[in-house]
Amino acid sequence: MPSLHLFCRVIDNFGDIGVCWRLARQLVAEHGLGVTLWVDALASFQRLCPALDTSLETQQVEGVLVRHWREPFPGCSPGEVADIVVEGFGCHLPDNYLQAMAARPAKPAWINLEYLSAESWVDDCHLLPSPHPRLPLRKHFFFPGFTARTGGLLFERALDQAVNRFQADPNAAPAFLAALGLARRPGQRLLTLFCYPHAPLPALLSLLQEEGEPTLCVVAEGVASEAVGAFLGRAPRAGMQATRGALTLAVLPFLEQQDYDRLLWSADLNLVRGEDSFVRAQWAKKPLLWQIYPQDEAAHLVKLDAFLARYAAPLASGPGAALSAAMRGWNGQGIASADWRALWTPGAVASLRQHAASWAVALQQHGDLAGNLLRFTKESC
Ligand code: TRH
Repeated sequence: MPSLHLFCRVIDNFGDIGVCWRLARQLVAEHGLGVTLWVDALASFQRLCPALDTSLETQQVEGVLVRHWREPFPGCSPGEVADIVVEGFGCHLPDNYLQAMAARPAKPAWINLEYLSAESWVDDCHLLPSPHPRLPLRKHFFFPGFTARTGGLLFERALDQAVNRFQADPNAAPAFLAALGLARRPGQRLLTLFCYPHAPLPALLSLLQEEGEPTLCVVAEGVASEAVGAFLGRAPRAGMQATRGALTLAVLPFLEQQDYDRLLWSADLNLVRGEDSFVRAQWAKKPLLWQIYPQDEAAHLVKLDAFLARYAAPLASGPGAALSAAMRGWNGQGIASADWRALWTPGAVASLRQHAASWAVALQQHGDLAGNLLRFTKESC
């Protein structure tokens, strides 16, 4: 079985390590590869993987050899280089590691795993080669994406079945929520909230308070702390809850990644952000509102529209327009109450739910990213 080294630098937040950790685990569990994950920020990693010991330089977690990536990178010989080298999100491999790659008689397959975008140019850039300017090495850009001409999205072999089983069992979500200390009252809808600090959250919380429909909104400790704290009247801590009007807001601990997935499967609407939670919300087969990672010159809004153009296209005009308007509002000045209400008409709820399920099934036709990546390295590198 080939060996694979995956390099991850945590730029900020949890998306870089969130994606790399899922990929590493899947390559071990489903493909039997010997995987080493080099990561520079163990504390961020530990938030979503509590089994990790941040004091260790080297450790095995779920079959993955996790190594603390420090500067300077330890000296390494060509024999220590893996058969496949994956550079997470253009994180720049250490110079001495590159030298060792170049000195290896059989050059490793070198992949740069890119960020996700629904824009159409991705189709043309996926798998493009890029020769190293000095060394006898060539890397390939590997783009996740929403079409057959991209690398697809990360999903595990048993994921779809697990989601279906969980959602078909009337006791599964209540038992899962109860274990988190949450009891959902009859008729109360469940929203999960994961957003950036600049989200127009105060306006959404006021809207939910004034709504006729009761809502339970759950948020992880540390997320949008200012707005959540203003609602609670104190600094948010896991376990706190407050009810104002129709809204109950509950603070959860930051969950282990697989529990976060189950939370998404349990909800009526998932507010997600960045890249990995955004993808997992799509596998959850539930309506979602995505807050995109902000970029200079509002480049992110182009990406948001590219996603909406794909996602909302198959929807009937009413729910499609309501969803697009709500998502744009959530990424701008706030969700207008008319758009919010339009999302919750019985017709819109049914159509958004059905669409979320068929969207997930259609996306799986492009194959999973881990399998697609390995196939490419085997056939073309
Ligand atoms: O944390 P993010 O904002 O990460 C971002 C994006 O990836 C962005 O594209 C990138 O440029 C930037 O990082 C550097 O959002 P994201 O991608 O959803 O990652 C969050 C991870 O945290 C994801 O793996 C899910 C996980 N998570 C948990 O495991 N438990 C939790 O309780 C929560 C709220 C999240």
